[in-house]
Amino acid sequence: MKKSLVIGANGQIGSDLVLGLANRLGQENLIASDVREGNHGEVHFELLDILDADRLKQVIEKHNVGTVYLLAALLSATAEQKPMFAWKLNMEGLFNVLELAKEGTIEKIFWPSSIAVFGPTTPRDNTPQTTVMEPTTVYGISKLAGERWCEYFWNKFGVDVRSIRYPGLISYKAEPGGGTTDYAVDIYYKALQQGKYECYLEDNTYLPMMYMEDAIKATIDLMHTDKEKIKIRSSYNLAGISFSPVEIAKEIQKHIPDFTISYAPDFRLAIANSWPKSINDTRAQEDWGWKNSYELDSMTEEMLKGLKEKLG
Ligand code: NAD
Ligand code: AKB
Repeated sequence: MKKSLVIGANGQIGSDLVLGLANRLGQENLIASDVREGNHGEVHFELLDILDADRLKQVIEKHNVGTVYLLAALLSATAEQKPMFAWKLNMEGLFNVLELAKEGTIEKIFWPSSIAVFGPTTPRDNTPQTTVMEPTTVYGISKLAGERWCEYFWNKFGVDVRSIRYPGLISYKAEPGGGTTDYAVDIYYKALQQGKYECYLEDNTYLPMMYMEDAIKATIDLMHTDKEKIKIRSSYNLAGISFSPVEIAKEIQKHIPDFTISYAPDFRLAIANSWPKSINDTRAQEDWGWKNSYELDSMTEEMLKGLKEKLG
């Protein structure tokens, strides 16, 4: 059996995806890698910079890797601070992996896109799979370009690349890495640690979000769906829960009644306001049977329970 390689394994998604894939495939069939040293228990770890194409090929050949999950990227808020580097990392990293699939060194790729591919001219409610896409962030532009390249490599060279437009992901194992939706993770930490939270968005800023367990299930399901069923080779819309800061705060108050939230919007508000409020994921439901499990209440229970254990 060929192995799977997770690139960017130490990040918010990678930390959970490595565990999910180890359960599904067996830890001996998985390699975790990152540009930073990491510890993934019994799963073998390799130090790997995705921008180093030679080293990437070496790791893939050394471990007989057939499938790559490429998670290394700069997210929306960080990318606005380092636009040229974000473009380089997000695009060249993808090309390095696509080229290896084109030459037959690997067989299958997962590459995540984002709701950031949409922009202010996109319909914001129940955003369709196919619609106007004029992103105004560096991150969104890189993700939209990446989607186009994925579809191109599938059409031209038959590269089996699969993708999801993740909403903002909420989890407690690893902290988020510099996105606009990170508030919906930070708020749980601050609720437990300080009993209060200052939010960089406005009270009624709605964004599409999802609990990590749902996102990992979607990713693994998509990657194990028969090839013929994957009809979209750019990236699938995926919906979970849509809520605003005031709504998540009210949910937390059910568990921590004295919790308070205040607002001090910064540059991330403009990013959030350029993104959808809710997503239509009919195509993912039809093509590969996607359905989310977590709602705001069940996610809040899991987040508070998981974080209490983590923070001691
Ligand atoms: P993250 O920032 O938490 O993790 C990224 C990881 O990549 C980090 O561990 C980092 O050390 C590593 N990395 C950075 N540069 C690297 C390099 N040159 N070579 C190898 N590794 C490198 O990000 P995440 O939240 O886990 O996101 C993973 C992917 O999912 C990204 O493509 C992101 O755009 C996408 N995504 C994430 C979300 C979300 O809410 N987390 C939503 C939509 C899309
Ligand atoms: C971000 O906020 O940048 C990410 C994303 C939605 O892509 N969480």
